[in-house]
Amino acid sequence: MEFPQEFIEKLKKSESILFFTGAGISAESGIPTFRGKEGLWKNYRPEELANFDAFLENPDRVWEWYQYRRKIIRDATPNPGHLAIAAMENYFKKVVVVTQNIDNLHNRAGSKEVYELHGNIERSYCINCKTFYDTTQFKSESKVPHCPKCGGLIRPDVVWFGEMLPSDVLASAQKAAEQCDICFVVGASAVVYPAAYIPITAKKSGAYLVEINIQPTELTPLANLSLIGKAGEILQAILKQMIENR
Ligand code: BJW
Repeated sequence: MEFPQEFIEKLKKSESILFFTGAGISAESGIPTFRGKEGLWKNYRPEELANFDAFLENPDRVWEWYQYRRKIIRDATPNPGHLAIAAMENYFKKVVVVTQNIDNLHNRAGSKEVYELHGNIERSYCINCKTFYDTTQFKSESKVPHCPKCGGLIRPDVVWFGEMLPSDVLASAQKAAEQCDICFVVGASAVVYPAAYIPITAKKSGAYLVEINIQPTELTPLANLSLIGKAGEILQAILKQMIENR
């Protein structure tokens, strides 16, 4: 894969890079993305399930959706895209991953500084007493579990529409965006806020913005470089470029 000379020079000179990732990076691990046909589950769109009202209205249905996704995620493994990002730590002073994904695959690939903006599917908590649980203890529950302490409903520790993102995680992600030299936006539709402000902040703060996606997005006009194709293939090619640059 050939890259523009300007990008190759940027790679050589940069010390601090940020990867902002979305569901598209995990698509090559077999995890469905949200938008488009494959995001549908039993004819529900994610927007109809990923909110607190939907959970209160039918907790078993929302719990079942998450159990279905947990199974896919547990069977999945990090793909060449996640692995290339982790390997970039050998070539740059600072590599930060800001992910919207809840699938834990960046951590499993070995990335060290990962900010999960929308939570993690393997954590749960009681909506009543706020006790946290490792979700593996509810592995075989097909209906929503109740808190062993107070009987409240247990929900996944993820961020649904209308909910605040964890403020410490968001603050760290924003700081990394302000300080990075290159910001890569990988497999993200960039339509969900405030997460989508991260690459915008990076660009406004002077970073070189590179988008990697199988199709253009709302962010493409802002990008210095748009690389159209599969995340795993393009990230591996960038890693190869880094090895050659050495
Ligand atoms: C490939 C590929 C391959 C495929 N290689 N690429 C400002 C403006 C407008 C609206 C808002 C705003 N600020 C807030 C809002 C409201 C709302 C929002 O953003 N709405 C818009 C959708 C209209 N935001 C919120 O509600 C947020 N909270 C909030 O703002 O709190 C403040 C507040 C509180 C109370 C009152 C008022 C304000 C919370 C948002 C939470 C989002 N949660 C979800 C679910 C998480 C848990 C779970 O997983 O179940 O997060 S929704 C879902 O979307 C999930 C994702 O992280 C997120 C983003 O999706 P993502 O990752 O981009 O996936 P896709 O499917 O959209 O795209 C995949 C991409 O990959 C595509 O582009 C493909 O082409 C590409 N691709 N294969 C490379 N192989």
